Amino acid sequence: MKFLGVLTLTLSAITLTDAISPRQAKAKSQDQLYTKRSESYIKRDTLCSPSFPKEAVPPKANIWADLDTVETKDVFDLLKNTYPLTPFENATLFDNYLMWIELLRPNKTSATDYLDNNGAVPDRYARASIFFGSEEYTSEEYPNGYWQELQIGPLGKNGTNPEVSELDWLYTKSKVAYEVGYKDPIRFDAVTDFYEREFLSEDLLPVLIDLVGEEIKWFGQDNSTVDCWGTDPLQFNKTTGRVTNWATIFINYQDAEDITPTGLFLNTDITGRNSSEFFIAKWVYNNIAYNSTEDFIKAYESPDFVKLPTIDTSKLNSTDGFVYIGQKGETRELDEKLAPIVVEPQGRRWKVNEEQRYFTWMDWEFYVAWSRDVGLTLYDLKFKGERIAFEIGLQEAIAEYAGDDPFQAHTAYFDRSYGFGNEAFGLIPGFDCPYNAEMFNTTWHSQGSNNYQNNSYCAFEFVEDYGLARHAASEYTGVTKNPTFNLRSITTIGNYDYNFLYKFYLDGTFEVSVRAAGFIQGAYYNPDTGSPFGYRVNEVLSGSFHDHVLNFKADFDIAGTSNKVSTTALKPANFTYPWDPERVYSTKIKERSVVQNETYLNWADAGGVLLIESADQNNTWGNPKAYRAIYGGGDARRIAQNSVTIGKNAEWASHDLIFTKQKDSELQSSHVLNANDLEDPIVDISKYVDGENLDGEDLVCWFNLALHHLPNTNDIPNTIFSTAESGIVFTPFNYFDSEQSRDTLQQMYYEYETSEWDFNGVDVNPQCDIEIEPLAFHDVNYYGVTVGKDTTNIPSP
Ligand SMILES: *[C@@H]1O[C@H](CO)[C@@H](O)[C@H](O)[C@H]1NC(C)=O
Ligand SMILES: *[C@@H]1O[C@H](CO)[C@@H](O)[C@H](O)[C@H]1NC(C)=O
Ligand SMILES: *[C@@H]1O[C@H](CO)[C@@H](O)[C@H](O)[C@H]1NC(C)=O
Ligand SMILES: *[C@@H]1O[C@H](CO)[C@@H](O)[C@H](O)[C@H]1NC(C)=O
Ligand SMILES: *[C@@H]1O[C@H](CO)[C@@H](O)[C@H](O)[C@H]1NC(C)=O
Ligand SMILES: *[C@@H]1O[C@H](CO)[C@@H](O)[C@H](O)[C@H]1NC(C)=O
Ligand SMILES: *[C@@H]1O[C@H](CO)[C@@H](O)[C@H](O)[C@H]1NC(C)=O
Ligand SMILES: *[C@@H]1O[C@H](CO)[C@@H](O)[C@H](O)[C@H]1NC(C)=O
Ligand SMILES: *[C@@H]1O[C@H](CO)[C@@H](O)[C@H](O)[C@H]1NC(C)=O
Ligand SMILES: *[C@@H]1O[C@H](CO)[C@@H](O)[C@H](O)[C@H]1NC(C)=O
Ligand SMILES: *[C@@H]1O[C@H](CO)[C@@H](O)[C@H](O)[C@H]1NC(C)=O
Ligand SMILES: *[C@@H]1O[C@H](CO)[C@@H](O)[C@H](O)[C@H]1NC(C)=O
Ligand SMILES: [Cu+2]
Repeated sequence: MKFLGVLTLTLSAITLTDAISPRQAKAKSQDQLYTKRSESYIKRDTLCSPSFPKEAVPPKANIWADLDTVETKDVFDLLKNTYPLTPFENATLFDNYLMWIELLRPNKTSATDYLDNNGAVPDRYARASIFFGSEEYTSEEYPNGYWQELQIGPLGKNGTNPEVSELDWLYTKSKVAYEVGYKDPIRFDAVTDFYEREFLSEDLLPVLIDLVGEEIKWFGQDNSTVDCWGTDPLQFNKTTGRVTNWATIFINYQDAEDITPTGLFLNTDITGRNSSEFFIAKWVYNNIAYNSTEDFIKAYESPDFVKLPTIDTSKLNSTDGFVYIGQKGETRELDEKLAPIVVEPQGRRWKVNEEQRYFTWMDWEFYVAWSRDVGLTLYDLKFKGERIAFEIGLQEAIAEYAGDDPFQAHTAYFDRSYGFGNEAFGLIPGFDCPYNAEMFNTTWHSQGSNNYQNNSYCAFEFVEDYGLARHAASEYTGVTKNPTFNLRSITTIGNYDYNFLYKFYLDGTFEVSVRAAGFIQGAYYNPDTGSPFGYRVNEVLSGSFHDHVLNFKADFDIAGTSNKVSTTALKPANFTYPWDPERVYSTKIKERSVVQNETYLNWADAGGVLLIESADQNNTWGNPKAYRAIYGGGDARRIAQNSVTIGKNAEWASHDLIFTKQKDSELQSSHVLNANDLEDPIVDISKYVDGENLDGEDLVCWFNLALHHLPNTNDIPNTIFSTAESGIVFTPFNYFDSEQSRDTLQQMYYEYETSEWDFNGVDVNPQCDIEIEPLAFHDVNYYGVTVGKDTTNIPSP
């Protein structure tokens, strides 16, 4: 056994500049933050001089970037001149109003022609979505109007007038009836007005005061601490034409209503657009259904009515209450010190072109696009100059609940309808992303306005806590550090915060993950019937069991577009070898099979190794260049089957994965207008899976990340990111002839004999003071900025 030499590392002092945040300043003075660890501590008076790389030079324009202000205005004006539109802020359900304008991203055919063959820049087209509710647009088929998807373009071409046409080539249809359409704010408000009218009615109010609390009196007012809303999706009965919706009443202090239920449920009939005609069809309380408000009140007044326990609201508006998510309790030893932070002593090691949103890091490169519906999408992802994927991005997320009450039993959110870009509220520097992260702003158009948001996503280099490669040999030790490049965005949809991360490694591996935090949507805990559906996690609260399933599109191009999918089973086998013919050896073998046709697939059936391969390029050793997909989370699909809350709307969620042949007309797996249209969704991925040949084709992998979320007391007050996580890794598999991180300088090689440490010229022990850039808290805003109503002016922040 040889002994390794001991390296004495001198600690560098770290100096905070005087531009620290007020919060940090309050926590500790600068001097107190640092104490000498040993005599070797030296206070340097030279500052490290970090250098920042020049802007990246994108080889091509970002053809997926959303419409700019001029383009949006052109589309807006053209639509205003084509249709009788009412400005969104003044619109009613009996008007026509514009909801969304965004880029209709170019077909892959023209994109790759531009990227790879010096073809023309693809023409720019817009997609717009208008609700037509005015009388001339109603008909027998659409008695309450409809949502219309439109294509507008080409934009900005001299000598060509953009055309407005119905956008149907992308969808099963271009119109979506009001009944199954989008629950926009106008429709939402109509329902809230109706709740208010009913709850405050002379007969019902005293009952609700007794069952819910005094606070119900101020329902609908700004100071209300009671809230009511209906489940997603709406229930449309095609036979009767009725639209119904289960709703429940919540206590609401500190915006924690999701964990302060009352146990009172109502089924509303909200057919049509006239809220005066809405009515309450049923009440449910203590597992008993009442067929009308009258019946409910009569039962309440009868002597055998059983009143359920309610939440003690006395502490809910204080830091003592169980819903309070801020700091409380005894502090821990040494916890007053700032937890470790990430610094880049010699400056940033990645590049970006901000305008084109083109990123490069350590032989990786890609473009980023942003949209209201899905937030981040990566395009033209390349490693060492070779395209790995044309497109990778989120498509949809469902949250499907189970419970003993009608509210949970009817809840299945389609979060694309809320918008992953729309609701990506500002990331908090130093908390959501490390200190060295750079924040990126975004803009999008919705509801007749331009929106602007700071800190929508961040990019940062991080160094993982484990090395990427290592070996301690008898004559040397080599360790390679594991720096990664990361892109993060967090979307808060109501109670839930989804934390998306794309992580890139030195060897060509990358990872897509999602974590969840925030308030669970809890249920009222009924001791008699609640147990199968969730644990009791507070006085009257059940952590109702639910599935999150998130669908992503990954359009892989592995060494070109001629690809195939293979599964390699790792299976037990009995072998007799020629060198020992007498004996049968129980051993194991690998067995490859190629997926011939478009298909749904579950991880359990995919064998041990799922590969996306090149159909025509092998590595030097005769094996197809490939990427392997590794999912660590068990099943990646929903548990319930054929439920009325999902219908045909999320066929992607019933299996872990789908492979289809790439088609320009099969761009996405879901749509903002899918959410309530359960039986005939405008995007129906099951139509993509029609048995076409996959072998040797350009193929798309639609993969899911999933959390089967069984909340327990560790979800109170909030679910935590550390355990509510799901991720997938894509890693080179026979793609190269050897592992690709050997070229990095971020590794050491130590020879025992000579006691020589080789750090490849990298100063691993910088002797200088590090200046830490102050965290830009002033850039944080919650709602973003809604600006330029009916105009296209992006403001200064
Ligand atoms: C909305 O209506 C109000 C009141 O009639 C009017 O002052 C306002 O200009 C209208 N908004 C738009 C964008 O037309
Ligand atoms: C379109 O024509 C105008 C006026 O002739 C010119 O200024 C502009 O540069 C042209 N734009 C393009 C995209 O060719
Ligand atoms: C809410 O405001 C109303 C007046 O609008 C007032 O009468 C009531 O006391 C307030 N309720 C609470 C809980 O503050
Ligand atoms: C729709 O209504 C009809 C008539 O009341 C009823 O028979 C049917 O079960 C309802 N369908 C659904 C899905 O609830
Ligand atoms: C809404 O319904 C009420 C009650 O049926 C009716 O009086 C009113 O005229 C309707 N409003 C509209 C805009 O149709
Ligand atoms: C409610 O109506 C259903 C039939 O529609 C009936 O079976 C049930 O007994 C009624 N419930 C009450 C409490 O009246
Ligand atoms: C909750 O507490 C805050 C701060 O003490 C106070 O401003 C607010 O009015 C309270 N809200 C209610 C509904 O009591
Ligand atoms: C191999 O042989 C062993 C011992 O006879 C047996 O238990 C096992 O099932 C066999 N495995 C296969 C794959 O046939
Ligand atoms: C790649 O290798 C496989 C065997 O692994 C072989 O069948 C195939 O013909 C090779 N393809 C090319 C293009 O060389
Ligand atoms: C994109 O592809 C679809 C389907 O092939 C086609 O209908 C559409 O016209 C194409 N759009 C453009 C701008 O070429
Ligand atoms: C796969 O597609 C081929 C035609 O491309 C067809 O002959 C075959 O039946 C299909 N297989 C399956 C399992 O659908
Ligand atoms: C948003 O980011 C872009 C690109 O970095 C920059 O040009 C623009 O000034 C930023 N907008 C604001 C309002 O900060
Ligand atoms: Cu959850």
